[in-house]
Amino acid sequence: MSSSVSVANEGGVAIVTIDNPPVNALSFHVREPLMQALVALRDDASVTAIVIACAGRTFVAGADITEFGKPMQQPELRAIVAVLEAIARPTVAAIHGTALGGGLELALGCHFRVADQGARLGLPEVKLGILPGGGGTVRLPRLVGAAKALKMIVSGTPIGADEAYGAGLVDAVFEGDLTTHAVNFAREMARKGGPFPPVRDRDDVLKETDLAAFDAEAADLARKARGLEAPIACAQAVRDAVTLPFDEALAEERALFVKLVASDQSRAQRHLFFAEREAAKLPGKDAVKRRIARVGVIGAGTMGGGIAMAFANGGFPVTLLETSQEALRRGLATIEKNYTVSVARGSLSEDAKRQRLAQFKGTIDHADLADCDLIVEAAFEDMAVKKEIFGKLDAAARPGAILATNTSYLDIDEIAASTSRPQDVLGLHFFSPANVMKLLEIVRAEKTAPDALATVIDLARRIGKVAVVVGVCHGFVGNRMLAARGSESEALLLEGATPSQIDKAFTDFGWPMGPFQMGDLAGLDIGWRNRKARGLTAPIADTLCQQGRFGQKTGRGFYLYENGSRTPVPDPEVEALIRDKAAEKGIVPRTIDADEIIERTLYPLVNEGAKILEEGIAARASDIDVVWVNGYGFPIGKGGPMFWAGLEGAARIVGRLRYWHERTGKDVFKPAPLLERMAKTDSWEA
Ligand code: T1G
Repeated sequence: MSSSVSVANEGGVAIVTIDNPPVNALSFHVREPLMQALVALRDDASVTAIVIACAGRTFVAGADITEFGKPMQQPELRAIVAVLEAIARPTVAAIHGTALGGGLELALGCHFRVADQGARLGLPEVKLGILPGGGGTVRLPRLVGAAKALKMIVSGTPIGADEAYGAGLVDAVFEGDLTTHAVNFAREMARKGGPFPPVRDRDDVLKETDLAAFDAEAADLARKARGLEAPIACAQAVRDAVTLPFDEALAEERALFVKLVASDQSRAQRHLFFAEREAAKLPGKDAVKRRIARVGVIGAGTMGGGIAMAFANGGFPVTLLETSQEALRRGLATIEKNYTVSVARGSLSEDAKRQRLAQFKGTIDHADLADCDLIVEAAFEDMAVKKEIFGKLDAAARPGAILATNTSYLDIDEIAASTSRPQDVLGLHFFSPANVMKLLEIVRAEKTAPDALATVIDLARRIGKVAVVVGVCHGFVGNRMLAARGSESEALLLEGATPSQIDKAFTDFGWPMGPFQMGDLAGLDIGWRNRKARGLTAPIADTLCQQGRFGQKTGRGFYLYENGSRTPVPDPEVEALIRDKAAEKGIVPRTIDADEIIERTLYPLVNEGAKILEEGIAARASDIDVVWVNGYGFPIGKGGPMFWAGLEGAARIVGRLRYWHERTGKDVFKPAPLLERMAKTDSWEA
């Protein structure tokens, strides 16, 4: 056949093997020979059954995403599935690794699916801003029911082999040599004889659909979509599968697919798919990695405890160090409580909780860190404290151990210089809660050794983090840009906007919440301490903090939180405080619309990103997008600030920045040269 598709025959059972590393994507050079193979087998009466299998580490992980946005080359997946489905002899998909998107749709074209114990099956297209386009929305509900299909397709989250078997998606689960099992299974089916109804003809499960319950669930999912089109389209397509004849529903799926694949949202989400993978690619990333078997964490507070859990969840034994037994006891108790909450929520088994807790060893003695291969310091954000700790680490840690700090803005070169081994020092900036948030800013200090960097990039993947390597500057990439985004917040309030008005501009843009609600959630005292440490002021926020209004944790901040609720209620006292401050400065409030709010917050954000690129603090514009989407809730449908700048129009952004720069004289609005070039070239590549 071809290098990517081969056919073997085992006693009358044909085995079609797809081999397109690394993930057997259904690229054109796979689809064409696959179609030829299936047509030939369809017309070969000597073949009693057909098995479709894949070489390498996984079954087909979907259509080839790199082909999206380009003219579609025939044959399409739908045509291949139509040929497959028309074959009267038993066809069996042998699924190992992942059967995702078009891969699962190909398998749904078979009469039977058998899976390896470790296999995962799903339709994750919604994560690319599209919906299954190869019949998945019409065939999956016919096997697992409309309610389950809705969940699987709108979430895009794959399920395991056992769950798939229980749901009727796979017909058998095997351990060991899957292809042999699949051939035997196919032979047995052939021996038993047909008919073998194709999935398209199996309506029984659909007839049981409770459409009212389905619509209620779909409406709830739509509410959570926050402006994303794909989840809504996915729900509509599954509903069509229930209410329309097969071919009509298939045509509706196609129409939705064609519309979404051309959308800015899908382009943004595909950009992020590749950006996350690019972020981990760095010159020297193939350096020999250091062995990491045990991890030490200094500080069992909110950040330290979360970091320790992230490593324990990744399977690493953790030594947790605190300054006193009492602080240690408190830290370990919080960790146990967090696991107990996960068990109660059903996201963790009691057994797994026990296993993870067994990973922890508490100590107050630095000597107990001597057997750690990586030590992460998560202590108080104060340079003198950091230097003292790294001095002790320098003495206690074994040679070759990696010494990391979780500081979110302090100078890591200065911290490294306080040790005799700056080549082993780097930043691992986790985001709170560290056991949940995916982003990890890996801060490369001036003297950080390439193998230390390569080691932690690989480690990030092993603990399920999305890593982005950044350089040393105040606030690194994320917090530095956050400061630029927030630099006008107080001015906007003084000039007439309210906290809820500004927050609404952000949620309408697609953020989970706006800056004032986020401030109240994180605690206004954190920013206050940081400003004081740097001799900076924010008259309104400082006054709120002086009044003990730290946000949710004190029941009032920029908003009121009545009776411990998390629902922000506008507070007339705060609005009166803002008006007083404005009057003190002789500022006459005026009407400020959402466009102006976005211009004065997100345009400086993009501008700061451009400066960061110019300085080489970030290697790629797409790295900045990965930071903002995974660490700061930037809407995925907009692809991150740097990608969004392309959608918004860099020329418009430069024009409006100039306007505000002339009006306010503030540096944050002075267009960065790289942004001005982007406005001409439409590319961030310098
Ligand atoms: N197309 C093209 N390249 C792909 C790809 C794909 N579908 N999946 C992975 N790659 C590349 C990836 O960029 C990386 O490249 C390398 O493979 C290894 O990937 C009609 C329209 C399968 C779970 O959304 O979720 O089918 O960086 O680093 O961590 O309805 O890849 O080495 O150059 O991620 O082991 C639906 C996407 C497509 C699944 C493996 N399918 N892939 O994870 O490896 S739309 C998906 C994944 C579709 C149909 C529709 C993961 C993985 P490079 P990796 P991994």
